Amino acid sequence: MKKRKVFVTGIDGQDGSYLTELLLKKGYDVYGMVRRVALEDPEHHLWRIKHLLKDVTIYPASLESYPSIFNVVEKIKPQECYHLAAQSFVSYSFEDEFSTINTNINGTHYVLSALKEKVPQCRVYFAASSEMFGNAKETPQNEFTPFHPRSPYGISKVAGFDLTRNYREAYGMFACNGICFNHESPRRGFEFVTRKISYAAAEIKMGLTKKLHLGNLEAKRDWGFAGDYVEAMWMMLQQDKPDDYVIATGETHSVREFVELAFGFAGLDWKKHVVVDKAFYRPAEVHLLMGDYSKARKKLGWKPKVGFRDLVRMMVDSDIKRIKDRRK
Ligand code: F7E
Repeated sequence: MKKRKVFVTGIDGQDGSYLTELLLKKGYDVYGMVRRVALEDPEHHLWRIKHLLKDVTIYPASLESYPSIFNVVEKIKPQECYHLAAQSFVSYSFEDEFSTINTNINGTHYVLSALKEKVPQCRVYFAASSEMFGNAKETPQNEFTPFHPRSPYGISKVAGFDLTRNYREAYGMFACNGICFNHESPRRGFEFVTRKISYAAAEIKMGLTKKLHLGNLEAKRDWGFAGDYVEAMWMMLQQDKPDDYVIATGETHSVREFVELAFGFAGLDWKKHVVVDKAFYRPAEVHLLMGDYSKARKKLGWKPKVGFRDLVRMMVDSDIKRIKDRRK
């Protein structure tokens, strides 16, 4: 039987790497797109998928260029597409509003449009985000909770969500939005708060540094494990009908709790090391996120497997090991 072809944008990111492992296991022919600069410096940019490179095909393309995406779609003619690529760091979106909004909104529009032109039957997943809820009107947040984004990033994701839904409604495409709440792992980028904390705890334990500067410790997030969330993405595209789903754990914890636990696992007293630094506060904060994933549970049969404590432990253990391995 011919293998199904799948196209993953952002294949080199945290979610792209876990999703690719899952898709390869399921027997797909996996194609990814990355920026040309990533191909020129794979050690630096492709570390998360280094172990997968021999099994996938990578094309250079950019979210800023419609022709580059169109050409890749035309070459692959995928049956499924997971659009994960974006400027995804909320803090940075305040510093560079224009490029975040241009890249994220146009990039999504280009992917959808290219698929519609070349392979309208292709099933497509868009990585929407709990950041769309922003100053949320209710807790927990579900698929009906109104959006009130609080950052250029959140605004760009609302537009991407609307574009995806509209390609479904206007052109009959099998297009789904995954409203994923924060999802973390040992492959998380170092700029996000969980990885910043787990890595600092490991460095302090190993005597490499003494202090960790953080912003708002009271912000609360619904943190899950990225490996669980990519399963939900895949499940969405295997349904009879396209739809939108909240993917979350249903629990919320503050940054302070994450710090306490992470430092505890490293055998450290966080109060001796953490410095609250206004430089890391955001112009507009999202104070409280907690997702209601009952629709995904009922319709997809999905539920998170890794809980908060295990996630924190996994990240700290992995960073300690990483530092130890480097010393060998
Ligand atoms: O911040 C607070 C910060 O940058 C979490 C992205 O994947 O999830 C992520 O967005 C919280 C915020 O993630 C620091 O103010 C305190 O309240 O880890 P983060 P995020 O902004 O929630 C959503 C679902 C996405 O879609 C995004 O792409 O932590 N915080 N001190 C800090 N945050 C950072 N980064 N650094 C600090 O020092």
